[in-house]
Amino acid sequence: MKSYHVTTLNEFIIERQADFAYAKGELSRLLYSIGVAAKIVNKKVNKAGLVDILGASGEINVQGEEQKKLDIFADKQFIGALKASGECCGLATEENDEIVTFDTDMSKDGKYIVCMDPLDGSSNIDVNVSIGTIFSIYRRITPRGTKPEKEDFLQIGSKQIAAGYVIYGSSTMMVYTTGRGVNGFTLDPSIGEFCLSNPEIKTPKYGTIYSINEGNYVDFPEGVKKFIKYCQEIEPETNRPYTSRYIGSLVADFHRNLLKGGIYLYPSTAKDPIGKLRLLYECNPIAFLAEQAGGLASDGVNRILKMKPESLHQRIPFYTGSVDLVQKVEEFIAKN
Ligand code: AHM
Ligand code: MG
Repeated sequence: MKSYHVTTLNEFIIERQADFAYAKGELSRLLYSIGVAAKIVNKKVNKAGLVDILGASGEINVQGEEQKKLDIFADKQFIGALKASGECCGLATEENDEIVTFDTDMSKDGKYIVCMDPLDGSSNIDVNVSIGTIFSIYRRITPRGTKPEKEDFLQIGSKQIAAGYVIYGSSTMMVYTTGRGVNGFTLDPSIGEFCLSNPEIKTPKYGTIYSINEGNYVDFPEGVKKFIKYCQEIEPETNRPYTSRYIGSLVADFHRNLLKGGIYLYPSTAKDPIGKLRLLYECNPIAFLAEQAGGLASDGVNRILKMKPESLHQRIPFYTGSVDLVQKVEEFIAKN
């Protein structure tokens, strides 16, 4: 007989809690809080055309980018939820120049810090195109009971305890890893729960999609230009030419390639000579997910998860996806 039982995100988190005996449920509570905040943000995203939330807020964030109203709403929601969880002692987010620390006794006693891009793909907010939230969780280095320090946030990516994203797309999904594979949950709006829809996600080793903002072509490093030409060449044995797909929301582009097989590239450009994407709250969490799904993530030369961050909003070139394609772009970069 067909089973109609669905596994909710919360059931799944609790089932897996046994794997983290040291965490005594704290990590579960943290992930649960992120899930609740994501549902609130999702509600706002769905109503974006109906309420006075579209458009720019008039503020400029620390990186000189215009903040959208939804950016700020999402930032506040996640900060509020993590503060209330009591398990997180501080956050670094795209919208805040410095780390945000919580000073209640319970929060100061929290074991974890979180790095987050509360609303990724800002340029797509006003035009009804998929956007996302990206998060990365570390155990703090400084002693519990004190305020967290910058060093807690500047840990290498391989120290992540958990990472994931929420995609606000044609349906809303949360995809996360705690270092034991990648699992995806789709929000069922009728019951208000994230339900396990994509267990044990594995990305294809050989992909056929490449995702890059080709408008910046003239500024790309020589190796990347040659890689793009390689993708466009005709060679039936390797399924070339490949397909080009670019949404302009890292979460959405990565999610598609994760499921179908492909590569996402954001190289250095004239405008962003050290790359555009941020190591702490964009590249590291996505790299952790990519590797856990059997893929790779690189800055063109080095493994992302082995890079020692120097600052909170550090940018780097980013290449992630199917093993075959990431290795191929690295080869072209090394040769040119
Ligand atoms: P954001 O965090 O300000 O939205 O910027 C990051 C986004 C990524 O989601 C996306 O892949 C990239 O920037 C798109 O940049 P571009 O418009 O230069 O192609
Ligand atoms: Mg972003």
